[in-house]
Parts: sequence; C-alpha cells; structure tokens
Amino acid sequence: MAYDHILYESRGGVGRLTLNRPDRLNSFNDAMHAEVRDALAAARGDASVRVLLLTGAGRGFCAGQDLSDRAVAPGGAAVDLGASIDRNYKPLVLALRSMHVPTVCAVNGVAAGAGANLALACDIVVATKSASFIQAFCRIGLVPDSGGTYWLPRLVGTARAIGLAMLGDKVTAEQAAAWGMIWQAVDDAAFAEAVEKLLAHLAAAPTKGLVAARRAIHASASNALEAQLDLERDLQRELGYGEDYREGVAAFVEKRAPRFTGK
Ligand code: T3D
Repeated sequence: MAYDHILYESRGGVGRLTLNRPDRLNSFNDAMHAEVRDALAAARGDASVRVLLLTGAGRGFCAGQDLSDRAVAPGGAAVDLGASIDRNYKPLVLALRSMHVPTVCAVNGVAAGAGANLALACDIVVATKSASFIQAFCRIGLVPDSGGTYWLPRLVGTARAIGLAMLGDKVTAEQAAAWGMIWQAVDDAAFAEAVEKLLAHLAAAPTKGLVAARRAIHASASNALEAQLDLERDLQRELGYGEDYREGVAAFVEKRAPRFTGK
C-alpha cells in the first residue's frame, strides 16, 4: 500500500517504518496514525519480518502530536485529548510493546513529546549523537503521555523522571545513553551502518526467544520473585519445544553458525 505520511517496506527480514512528514518534524496527525497502524498490521502479517525498525525522515525523529492539526486557542472550544489518546497513542504504544518481533527505534534527530516516548516503547533505542529527547508536554500544560510516566521512572529513576517532566529540558543522546534511557548513542557518520548491523543481527537471531525475554523483563516490574521464576520456567518450557532452541544447540555442538527461523 502507498502511504502519504509514512514509508513502509519489508526488506532483508526487516519491516522498515519511517515517519515521513519532515516539514513538521514527523509529528503525528490522525492520518499518519492510521497509516502507522496499517503498516504495523502488515508487519505482523508478514512471516518474513523478523525485526521492526521505526525511524524518521529528515532532520527529526518525531515531534509528537501535530499541534497545528486542530484549532486550539485561549477561550476557544475545548478539545478532548483523552479521546485522541484512546484512539491513537494508547493503541500505538501497546502495539509496539507487543510486537511479535524485536523492535528497534533509530532516533535520527529530535524526539519530542509523544515522539520521545514512542521511541522508548521500542526494545532497542539507538540514537545519533546529534539527536535529543524532550518531554515537551510541560511546555503546553500537559502530562508526559504515550507511556512517558511509565518508562521514565523505570529507566532513569524518579528524580530524573520528575525533573524531565516538569522542566522539559533537552536530553542529548549521549546523556540519554549515560542515564540508561536508551541503548546507545552513535556518531552521526557511523549511525546508518550501525543501525543496519544491528538490524541484520536481530533478523538472524532466535527472535521468538528475544520477544519472550522482553515479556519476562517487563513482567518483572510487577511480579514478586516467585511469580517471575514461574514465568521464566513457563517461557523456557515453551522455547525448549521450539525449533530455534534445537537449531542453536545443534549448531553449537557441530561448531557452525546457527540458522534461526524465529520458530
Ligand atoms: O492528541 C493530543 O494532542 C494528545 C497527545 C499529545 C502528545 C504530544 O506529543 S503533546 C507534545 C507535542 N509536541 C511538542 O510540544 C513539541 C513541539 N515542537 C517543538 O518544541 C520543537 O519543534 C522541537 C523542540 C521539537 C524542535 O525544535 P527546532 O527548533 O529544532 O525546530 P522547529 O523550528 O521548532 O520546528 C521545525 C518545523 O516543524 C516548524 O515549522 P516551520 O516553522 O518550519 O513551518 C515547526 O512549527 C514544526 N513543528 C515542530 N514540532 C511540531 C511542528 N508542527 C506541528 N506540531 C509539532 N509538534
């Protein structure tokens, strides 16, 4: 399907979704949300997709909600932002968090508002050193959404989460990596190659096991130790019946590279 606000292609085992409204720093309007939903569904239905890439076109990654998309003025009619979250942002975060394959966010430039937090919804976040993360919500009287109040305290701790939410300071990619907010900050000149290398690695990996690891790690936030040990047992049992486990062990014993299929 041809899209107007995003690019999507499946190539080399990678579903590649690029937010593509560069003149608006790839901020979201309803049409772009609909296209992203469609592309994620296409990725889910495509057995050749072993990893999902989310990135942005142009100099920014995503500036969150398109603030020019609706009429908001002092004294004007009220807008139901809760409806916008229910319709668009909440389903998007949940879709990213439950993708059947690992998700990589390549943050190619500024990530602000919901754009910052959608990046954090992905499994592995790699950013160019010139990129930055801004919880811009406080500048317009809003609360960090798209999971911001969920990810930030878990990733960077309560003090930094509240500082970011209340002050809206720009966090550079290097700072974000140093704080544990993202996986890695990469020199701009090496960024494209580093992202491709990461994607190739994941596309050839035992992805069913990786997704199970994501599930267990996220469950640990609310599980007691015994429940977590039970979850690990259940996942291990399921994976032990899988093809990738047999292939991984056989490859080790035969001293050859494994050929994983994600099954
Ligand atoms: O539905 C709901 O509303 C609820 C959900 C809300 C979720 C949210 O995301 S709320 C937060 C919305 N986002 C923001 O508040 C961020 C707004 N943008 C900025 O603060 C700055 O643009 C940046 C810090 C991200 C980048 O600054 P800079 O100086 O690098 O670029 P710029 O010049 O501000 O922006 C470049 C262009 O993109 C500019 O257009 P122009 O002047 O060249 O025609 C600017 O207006 C446009 N742009 C940037 N962000 C947005 C945007 N246009 C519409 N909406 C945006 N969010």
